[in-house]
Amino acid sequence: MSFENAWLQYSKICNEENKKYFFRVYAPDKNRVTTSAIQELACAALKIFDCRMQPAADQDAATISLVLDQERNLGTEGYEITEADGKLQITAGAPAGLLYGSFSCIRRIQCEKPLKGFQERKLPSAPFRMLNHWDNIDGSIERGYSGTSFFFQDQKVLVDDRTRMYARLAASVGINAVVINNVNVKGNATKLIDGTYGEELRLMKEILDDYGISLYLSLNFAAPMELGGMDSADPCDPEVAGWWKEKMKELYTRLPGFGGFLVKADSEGRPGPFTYRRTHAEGANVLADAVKPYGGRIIWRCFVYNCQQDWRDKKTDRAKSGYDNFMPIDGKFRENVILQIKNGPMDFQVREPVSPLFGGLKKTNQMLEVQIAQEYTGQQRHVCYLIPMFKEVLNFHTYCKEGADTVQDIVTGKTFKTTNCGIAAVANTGDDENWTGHDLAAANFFGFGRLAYDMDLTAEEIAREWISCTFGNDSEVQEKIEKMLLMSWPAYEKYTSPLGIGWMVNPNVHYGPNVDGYEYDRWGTYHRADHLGIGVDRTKDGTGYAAQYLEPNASAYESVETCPEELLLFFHYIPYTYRLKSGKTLIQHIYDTHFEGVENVDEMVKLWNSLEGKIPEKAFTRVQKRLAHQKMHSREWRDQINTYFYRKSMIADEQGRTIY
Ligand code: GCW
Repeated sequence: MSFENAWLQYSKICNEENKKYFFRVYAPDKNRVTTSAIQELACAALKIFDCRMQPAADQDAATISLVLDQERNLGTEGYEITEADGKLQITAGAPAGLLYGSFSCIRRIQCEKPLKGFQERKLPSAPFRMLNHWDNIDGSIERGYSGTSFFFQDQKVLVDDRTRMYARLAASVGINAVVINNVNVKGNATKLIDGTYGEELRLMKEILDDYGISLYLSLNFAAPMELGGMDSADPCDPEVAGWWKEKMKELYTRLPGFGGFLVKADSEGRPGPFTYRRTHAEGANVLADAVKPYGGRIIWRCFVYNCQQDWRDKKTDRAKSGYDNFMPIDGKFRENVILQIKNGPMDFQVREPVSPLFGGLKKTNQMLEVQIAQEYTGQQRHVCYLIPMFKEVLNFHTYCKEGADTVQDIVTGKTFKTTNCGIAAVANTGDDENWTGHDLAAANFFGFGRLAYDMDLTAEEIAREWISCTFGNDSEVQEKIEKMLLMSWPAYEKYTSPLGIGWMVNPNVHYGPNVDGYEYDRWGTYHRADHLGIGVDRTKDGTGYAAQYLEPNASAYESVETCPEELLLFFHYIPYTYRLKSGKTLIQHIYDTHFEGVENVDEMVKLWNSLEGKIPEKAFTRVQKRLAHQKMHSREWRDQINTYFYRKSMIADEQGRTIY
């Protein structure tokens, strides 16, 4: 097993039936993306079947044909696969579709499913399927848990074999855009938009272009000052606007076809339009106008909040800030601006409600941001398969439009009839041999892409595909790893945060239990536990956050009786003696779930250990070590949380288990 190939292992499979399609390929189109598709098919044929694929003179002579056909309504990224009489045909409206269709055929053989009779027609669910890398120009990665960056090192941009391998992996699951640098743009990273790194970026873009992936950068809103020597970055100052126009002209001359920018402004110390008393629409639009002549886009993040809160102030609520900041300017953004909204109103906790901006915003392009870097979900040392969480978010009903009101409807363009929408994930990769540190964390990278391209897939289907492509088709391996993946997010939630409370982590590193870590801090991430109960009152008597939702969600969250229990403490302050629907008291629920979560981890450890000999040794040991840590660490979580609440409530565990 070559770990850098991740799920593109292309391990030997003896299957004469499938092999017979991989002899002669016909592809009249000579576009670079089509060429990548042919190369990929040839590589798979050779590695899987020992078969050297040859070019065919025409379609009749071919066993597999890649054909462009505008009549089939497949858009620029859809494809159709048809098998007839021992021949495969992949049809698409544009080369990217041929590439995705080719990867689909390859996945099918990796999963040992028959190509005979195979018919598939797919159009991507989300128009934008992006990865956001938080890589710094010194090579470090903010919230990176898989080594250092493969895009940057010591103030340099890296372009090498790994860039191509990365592009193959990303494209194989349907990713079509990547932001390579951190949204916190500082130091030399500000210069990524001028000529300093022009040549390296040109080379990088060429490789990404080969795989139908657009290159994006994060930019520094204060660049007119830091690079241009101006004394202001006021978006409404004509000189500032002129500076941006000039910069973008230069950049697009160097990098024609460049995608655009991702911007974090007025957040956690980053500069932004607020400094000049301008709105975020004014801030985004000055950039949008500058990139418009070149077809560029501005992806503007809604992660804007005041991180200087006072605990005595029970009305100010960080959860409310995204909505408060962006709802008043709905409809004020240019057409080439997309607002990027984190899935929850806080920050990638193991459980949060869906951001009320989804459903709230009606006149602005939107994109969902999730995080596959497991910042708050075990940092790629714990197993935490996040696709089930993303499915829940996508299936959430906002009630903004009858019949087309889920987050999925919004980000796929169904609700507001647009193609300026999609889904982005904060990436979980680094220069570790296996890309993601934890071998099982690669399922999140794979899964995110697959889900973004095809939101009809279930989390189970995606897990099974990933296991087959990575570890093969042994049924025991399949079943056990699938089980581990699917139990992992619920288990993590059980032994960490109860019922939507979040944040009980060590500050800054965001790893390991620390119930009061943020409680006495200024970030506004309180749990408000005392000797009687716990939870944040976000009803109208409290912060008023629940009212940001459309009905019937607002009322459902407002009342303790109708609030979904998994979010109870997010919305309400609840006494420890309160009886949940299960009949258990809240305190007993806290104890029970924490014991259960640890038992789940023990089960995962057993499942993995029983696969010894069936998984390549290096991967087996690597995962085993991390699981041993997870086992120890889940106990630490259980014990700290249970003891904390025991001491606060002085109510003993009904089952008399050890609580320190
Ligand atoms: O979750 C927080 C992280 C920061 C991050 C920020 C953001 C890139 O702790 O590290 O900064 O979110 O999303 O901008």
